[in-house]
Amino acid sequence: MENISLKNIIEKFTGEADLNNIVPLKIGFINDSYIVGNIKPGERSFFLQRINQNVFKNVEGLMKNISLVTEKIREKLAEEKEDDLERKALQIIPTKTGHLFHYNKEDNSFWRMYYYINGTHSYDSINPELAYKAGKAFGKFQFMLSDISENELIETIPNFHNMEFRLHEFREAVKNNTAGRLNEIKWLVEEIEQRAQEMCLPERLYRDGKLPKRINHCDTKVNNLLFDENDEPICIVDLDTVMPSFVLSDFGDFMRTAANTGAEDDLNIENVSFDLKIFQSYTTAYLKEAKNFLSELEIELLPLGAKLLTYMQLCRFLTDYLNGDVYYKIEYPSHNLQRSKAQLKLLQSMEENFDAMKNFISQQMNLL
Ligand code: GN1
Ligand code: MG
Repeated sequence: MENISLKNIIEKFTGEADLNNIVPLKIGFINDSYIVGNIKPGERSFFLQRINQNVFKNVEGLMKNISLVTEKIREKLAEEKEDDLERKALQIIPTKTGHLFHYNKEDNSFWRMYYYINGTHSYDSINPELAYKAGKAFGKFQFMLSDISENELIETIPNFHNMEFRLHEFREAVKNNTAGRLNEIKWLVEEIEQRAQEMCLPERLYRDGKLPKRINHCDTKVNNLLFDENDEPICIVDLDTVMPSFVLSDFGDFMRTAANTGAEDDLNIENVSFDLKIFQSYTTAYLKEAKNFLSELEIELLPLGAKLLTYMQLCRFLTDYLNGDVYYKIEYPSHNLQRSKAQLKLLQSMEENFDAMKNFISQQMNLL
């Protein structure tokens, strides 16, 4: 049944797809994804996604963001005479009616298609050598987008990385206690509240005009960076959340995911800790790019970014747990709680390494 409707969807797009060759992919918590073969032998496959409109309310604005960003990246890479643009810049495939996405009336669903990027792989955890390459890749990504101004892109999820807003949502969840789970997690509420003031510093600096917003990816999980056959970074994917934010977002989310010795939802909390070596390798490469467009204050705040994004994720997972698991896909009933505990452990380990992170950054800046 699913395949029949999927075929109808695929036919709305311009690519000549092989309707008998559709493979569902298990990636991410938000959208549903499929690889669809190309009817022409040897030609690139297609990547079809159902966009989760409960999360992304303004699909049109979202697709315009992605179109602008992917075109900008293609243009910059072409200026630098880079080869292999087909794999280095994501390419949207429009519908036959010339739109960036397809709206399916029957079940009120939204769909988009890209070319699939062949011959790549990603990592859920990496070594210092790959972290160095990743730092360069993400620094370059932000640099390529640094001449897009804050108001050219919409916030595809309003207040997405706004810590004050996330805390407000969290406090509402605590107050409502919808799933009746508050009693067992009171200790975690305290862990969150005692750090709230520190973590809202970037929002205050923004209001004072001291900290800018720039175009960020806003989901720089380590596995959103694709590597090629030679283990060189080739493309950054999952652009739904590309939007204006503090530069702390992208630096921080990479640290949260790549510099964790355990998994985001590790069942054994003892596995989780902050890996300073990954931080050092990534930061060394990242600063070489970033010093060209970041202010001194932004650079100084990067270690706070690592803590902030981990803390924000802790808040978001726990909020969802309190609300009865309505946002993130879960695999077992206490999944969001386990995720929260693992994020707290990582945050505590980052706190232990905070001075070491700050010292490393000042040393590097003196060398550059
Ligand atoms: C979600 O779906 P995925 O894995 O790309 C979330 C991110 C979180 C992440 C936590 C739109 O990303 O913000 O950091 O889960 N994306 C959205 O793993 O909420
Ligand atoms: Mg994502």
